[in-house]
Amino acid sequence: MVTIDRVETLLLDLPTIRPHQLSMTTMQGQTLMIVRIYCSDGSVGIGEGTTIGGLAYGAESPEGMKLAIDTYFSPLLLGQRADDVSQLMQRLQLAIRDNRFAKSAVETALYDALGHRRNLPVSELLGGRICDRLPVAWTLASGDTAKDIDEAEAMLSMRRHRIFKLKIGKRTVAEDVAHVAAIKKALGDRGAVRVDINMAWSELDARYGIPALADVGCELVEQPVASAAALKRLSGKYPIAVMADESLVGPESAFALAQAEAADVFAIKIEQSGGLRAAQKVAAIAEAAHIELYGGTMLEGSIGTVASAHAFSTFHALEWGTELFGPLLLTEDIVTTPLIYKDFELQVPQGAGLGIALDEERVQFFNREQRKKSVI
Ligand code: MUC
Ligand code: MG
Repeated sequence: MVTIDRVETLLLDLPTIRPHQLSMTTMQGQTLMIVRIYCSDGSVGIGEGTTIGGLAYGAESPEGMKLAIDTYFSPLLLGQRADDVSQLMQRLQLAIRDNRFAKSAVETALYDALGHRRNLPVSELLGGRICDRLPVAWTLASGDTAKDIDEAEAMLSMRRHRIFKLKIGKRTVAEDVAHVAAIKKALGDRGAVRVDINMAWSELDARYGIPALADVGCELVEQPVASAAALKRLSGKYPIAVMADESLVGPESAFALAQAEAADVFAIKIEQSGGLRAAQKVAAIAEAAHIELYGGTMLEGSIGTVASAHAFSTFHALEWGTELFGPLLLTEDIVTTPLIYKDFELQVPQGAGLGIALDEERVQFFNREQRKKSVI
């Protein structure tokens, strides 16, 4: 019987290629909470919990995830049978009410270790992949229209991205619409343009803003308002898709949104859903309700991104592609072989487990604890 011997958590601080401006914060870097689960047969699984701007996005921060796993998750895992991933997740679920991001990190590590033991990719443990490559959008969020246009042009010429998500909601609605219009005009049919407002608009802002965005060629608006009831009132009203992100926090919320007909598209994130299997459940609810799918990101590094890719590859459809570009926003990677982005798509690795390995030297270099020691 293979048991769980040790659970280790680390905080890695990585720089971003440029400041990333969202309606609620501007990120200057990214902190990855990495969990490693060591098993009695020598197998090890890795997982990642990440969020955006500390506590700016939601209740879980990387530091909070580390504390929750060290203090509360670990005792529930140590000595348990490592192969029983569903039972382990059930055990966590019964004892720990929320902490969806931390659960996602731990579930990822459990599946990665199991994949190594069985010599199977995580996607196969999740029921089997439907595709090997996923379309990947890029987020334009430099805070400057001309810079965003240059960045989009560079992405098009590298054949890395042709779907662009613009982060708006920080400026006035009129300024934001002008920004979106300028970018769409510059790109024309070469690039799809969508926006994410991260809940910054009031319902009235949205009633002006959404039709204006539709007029300038924007094809989708993500979480314009915070309230699900307002989201429902805005969906289906204008010739533009409305996508739920922050409102979607796992299967129950997915069911409620579907029942209320509050969104045309779901942005599914493994962390926000509460893990890989929970994300699959959200996708199943969307399928039953004829809601279209988009594979979202919490701007994870390579581990969280590839875990998301394994889960998304099992979805019945991804009509709006994915935004699994997180590692590309970071100046450094912590894996031995970087993920492959080619011809506007991300390749889902074929190897055992997640199909990636950590570069230990880099992990230690960016490890917050090691950095503190070197300063002392
Ligand atoms: C979000 O709100 O969707 C995804 C891409 C990006 O730039 O930020 C995220 C989070
Ligand atoms: Mg979003």
